[in-house]
Amino acid sequence: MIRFAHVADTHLGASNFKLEEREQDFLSAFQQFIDKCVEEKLDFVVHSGDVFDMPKPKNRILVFVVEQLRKLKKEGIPFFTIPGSHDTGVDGTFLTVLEKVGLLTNLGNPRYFEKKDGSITLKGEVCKNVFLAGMPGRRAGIKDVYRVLKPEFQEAKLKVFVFHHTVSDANAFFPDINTSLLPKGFDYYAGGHWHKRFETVFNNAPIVYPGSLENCDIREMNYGQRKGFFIVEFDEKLKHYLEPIKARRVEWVEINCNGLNPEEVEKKCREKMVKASDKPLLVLKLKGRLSKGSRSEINKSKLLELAINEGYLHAHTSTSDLSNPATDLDLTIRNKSVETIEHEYLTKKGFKENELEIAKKIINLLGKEMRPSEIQTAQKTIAEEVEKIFEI
Ligand SMILES: [Mn+2]
Repeated sequence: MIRFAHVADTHLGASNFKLEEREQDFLSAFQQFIDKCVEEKLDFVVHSGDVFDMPKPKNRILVFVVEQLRKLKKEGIPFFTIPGSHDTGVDGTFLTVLEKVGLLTNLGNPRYFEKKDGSITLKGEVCKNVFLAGMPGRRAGIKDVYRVLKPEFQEAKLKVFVFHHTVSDANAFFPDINTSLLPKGFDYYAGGHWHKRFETVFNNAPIVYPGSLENCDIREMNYGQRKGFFIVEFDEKLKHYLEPIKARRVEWVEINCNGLNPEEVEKKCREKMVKASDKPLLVLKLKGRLSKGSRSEINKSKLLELAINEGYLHAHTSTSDLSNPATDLDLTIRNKSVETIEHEYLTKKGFKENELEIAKKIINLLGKEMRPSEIQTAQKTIAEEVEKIFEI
């Protein structure tokens, strides 16, 4: 029987709320994963990208990952991966270093790709009767790459495709590629990049996204999914099941604040806090419209202090869905574009016309998700604009 692990988006080095404990949580999740693979004596491991949270991880993170990967190496469990969007910077990826010292195989290495006659031959490796091939998590022009991708299959019982892109079946609004663009002929599609656990079927084969191994941000905390990775088994038939790991518990509490004043909101928040022994994270999601006062009067640091006293690791109070009491402004704002509202707001704050121009450009750029290389271009653009406007 063939048995292997499929994990993704471990984001080593990530943290939330600038807490050391949260950085540790990501490491602990990864360690649990590695230990389970050793305990289960799996044949190999597949990681679908975003091993690290950043292309240049801190030394303490690198020491940790080397220690963990050495445990697998010692037990003869190979580690296959591809660089995810977070693993790669202008200077490449640290995964290359780990590959050079023999701790993993990077299936996204250029040696596995051969361009000829307008198509790209995709090569892979055979490990314990499984053919493995992969696509690194680059985004620019990725559809065109998938369109001309021709896997060069090798004789094996099972064929696994490792990739780091969101398919349209997982997210219809912002997919990297349409599901139908995946190369056909594989038995298991090991997905990464989409942090919410998701499964579907393509050409009679499962597409599986294990999701992130710890919650990278507040949105993920709201998914409320059990964290873990997949164990894939093949013995005549293919089977896969979730192997849970213990991640930091999150209490997600939505509070209807309709008709309350800031003081009453704080009281309601306090009532939701229960003595906790496992140091969970508390997210207080405030909704509705206040009767008087302003949402900025809600004392978030006081709530945090109270939560810590109750045994929580941290409390995050979100007021983005909470409205201030209705005013005439609400009525006039309704028919205006976001740009007009921003313009009026900044003018009221006393910004001059040329400063407004820069502010608008920055607001526009901040709304975009960018790769490190794109950030550099954006910084240059802003610097040039500043020079132009102020004639420096
Ligand atoms: Mn990720």
